[in-house]
Amino acid sequence: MRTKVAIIGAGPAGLMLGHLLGREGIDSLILERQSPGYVLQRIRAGVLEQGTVDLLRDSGAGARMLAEGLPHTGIELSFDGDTHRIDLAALTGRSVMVYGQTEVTRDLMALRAQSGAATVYEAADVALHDVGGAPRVTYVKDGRTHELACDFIAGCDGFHGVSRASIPPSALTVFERVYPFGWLGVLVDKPPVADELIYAHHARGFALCSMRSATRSRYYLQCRIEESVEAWPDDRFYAELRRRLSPAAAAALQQGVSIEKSVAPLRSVVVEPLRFGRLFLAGDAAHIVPPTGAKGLNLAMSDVRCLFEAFADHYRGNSAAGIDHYSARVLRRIWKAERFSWWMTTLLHAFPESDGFSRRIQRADFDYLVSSQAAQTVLAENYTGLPIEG
Ligand code: FAS
Ligand code: PHB
Repeated sequence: MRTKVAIIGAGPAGLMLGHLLGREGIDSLILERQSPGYVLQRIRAGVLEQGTVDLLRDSGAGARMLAEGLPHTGIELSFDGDTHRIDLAALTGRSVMVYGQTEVTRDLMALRAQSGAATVYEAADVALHDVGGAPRVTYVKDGRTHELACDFIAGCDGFHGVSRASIPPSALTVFERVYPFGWLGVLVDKPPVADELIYAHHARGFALCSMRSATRSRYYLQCRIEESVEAWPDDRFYAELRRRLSPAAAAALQQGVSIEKSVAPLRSVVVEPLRFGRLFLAGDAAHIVPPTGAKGLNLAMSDVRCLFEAFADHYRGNSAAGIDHYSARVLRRIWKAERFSWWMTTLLHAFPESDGFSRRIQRADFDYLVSSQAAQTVLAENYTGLPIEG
């Protein structure tokens, strides 16, 4: 078998890249180790920044998002019960869209199936070969080993994928920050606490009130890294959530039986460079952000938009400039998103080892934010998404 671009991973990055390539008439084949159902049952991101909304809409993948998504023009920050709304639209002219990653993935899966482009689910033992020369990918499907020759490989296989692991460690630099806490997340079919998201700092820990629709809510509590969901029956979760919210939000909280509950670790990771021969990394295969800034999914989308533009330039015969500059181009934006996600995480979480001075600095950061339109504009610019340069 042969294709132009072999895409490893059918998460949002791989599916969006395949979608963009297909619209350009560039052949691709996606190899995914899980089933479509398994990919869809993973509960992850909930907020799309403006650039992601534009990309989905302009590439013909945004119809259901525009019909069912919830446009949000602001978010609320809460600090030990004091609250302040950040008016994203008034400060930047941009907004965000609440539309779950599961739905984005579902829409992209449907489009790929309609296009007839090849996707191999439950592909086992995916292995990359000769990525510096004539790249090949082998995999096992239905007990048989298959070989795929290609021009390029796009590693869109997430943080634990095979693509980054196929690059000699000496050729990579990994930058990492592991946070001393995780997030305990709950999904529940009850109306959200408020019309917009609430990011709450409390001495007991961070809390986030988000949503998936007007009838389905998503809540998070900062928790110990080693926390187990079994230790958090619903009653305990809601009681703790109420303690961390402002009185008004706590009073509005509607308790319900959780339909999903999971613990996620928080870390910042960036890999450099993002190209090795004819292998290119994008999305979580290239970087991880703490979800506090709602950047993970959105960064994956901007990565693959740039990678698509690079491949399109190559196949149009125009130039190799896009391919040669891909890594440097996306890393500039990745590091800005890492900075913002780190800053939001540092502002809003209770750090177990922090001293009185650090806690006063957090409070001063919040007080300055509330008092300064300039500071709020910086937050709003980053939250709604920085422009893609070049
Ligand atoms: P993904 O990990 O989504 O997809 C990679 C795909 O590659 C997977 O389907 C995997 O099965 C496949 N794969 C892996 N190894 C393979 C192999 N060897 N062969 C073939 N296929 C292979 N981001 C936010 O913005 N907001 C959030 O609230 C948020 N919450 C998150 C919660 C959790 C628990 C996690 C893990 C992440 C969260 N994220 C969040 C980040 C998340 O949304 C990612 O940024 C997003 O999934 C990135 O998409 P991809 O790069 O496509 O990677
Ligand atoms: C979510 O709805 O899952 C969500 C929203 C915003 C974040 C993180 C997670 O910053």
